[in-house]
Amino acid sequence: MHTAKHVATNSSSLFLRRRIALICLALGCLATGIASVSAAPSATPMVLYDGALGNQPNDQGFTFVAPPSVSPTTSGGATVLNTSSNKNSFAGYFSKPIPQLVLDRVVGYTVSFTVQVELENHSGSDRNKDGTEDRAGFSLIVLSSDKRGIELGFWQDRIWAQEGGTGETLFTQAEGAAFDTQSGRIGYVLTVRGDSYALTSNNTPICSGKLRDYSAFIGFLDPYETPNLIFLGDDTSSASAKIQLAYVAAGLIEHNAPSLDRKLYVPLVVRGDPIPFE
Ligand SMILES: [Ca+2]
Ligand SMILES: [Ca+2]
Repeated sequence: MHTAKHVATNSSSLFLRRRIALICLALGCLATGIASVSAAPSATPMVLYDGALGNQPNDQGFTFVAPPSVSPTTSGGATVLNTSSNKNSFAGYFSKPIPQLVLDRVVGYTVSFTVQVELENHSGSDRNKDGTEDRAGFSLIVLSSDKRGIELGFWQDRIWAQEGGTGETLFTQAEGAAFDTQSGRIGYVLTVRGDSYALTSNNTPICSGKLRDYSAFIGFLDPYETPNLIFLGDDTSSASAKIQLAYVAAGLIEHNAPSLDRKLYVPLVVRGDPIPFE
């Protein structure tokens, strides 16, 4: 989470990390120890939130965290989360650390979700002064079982990836694409396999790239060392949004899904059934 997206330096201490971890534990948003739990992920996508049930994600597969208080509402088969009155507000949903939620990027997995970004404001969020804003009022964070993952920011007209690593480029805008997120509730599928991710909607590619390591981040509400995590919401004090969230599910990658990383996966695909490289 990025109150200020403070960039980690060598001054980071084990003590501070542990203190942050304890804060997150207190908020019920950390899945410590989940990596040691072995359970076969289901081949059928596991529904983590279905707005058609008439309640909110925290009534199903998520924990709601919102300091200071934000009160989502339920409307027409979705949860309306609105931080637009105060950019400083954080509010979002962390997947509960259940043993069945194993996001193994070696096997490959998908996270499907349906959301409408009605309002979004990220003005003044150019952290590295390169002329490109670096925050979004609605973000998706997906971290694999080894904590490699991707954070995507959603504007009304663009979806883009947060840069990982260290130094001043950590949590600055990386690859992305123009996309209308506000005209309705849109179904998205994030596919993760190997070192790569791809975001699609209705089988149309939106953006793709390498998975990132965000673990250098140190700050209040730091979920980036949590394995098997899905977060949806407003995780920054520098942007705000009003969104409708209708559905979230996670599952294994479909057997016939296209390879995201040919170098890594073609040899696996052709094992026992060699075909030439295209
Ligand atoms: Ca905010
Ligand atoms: Ca920037």
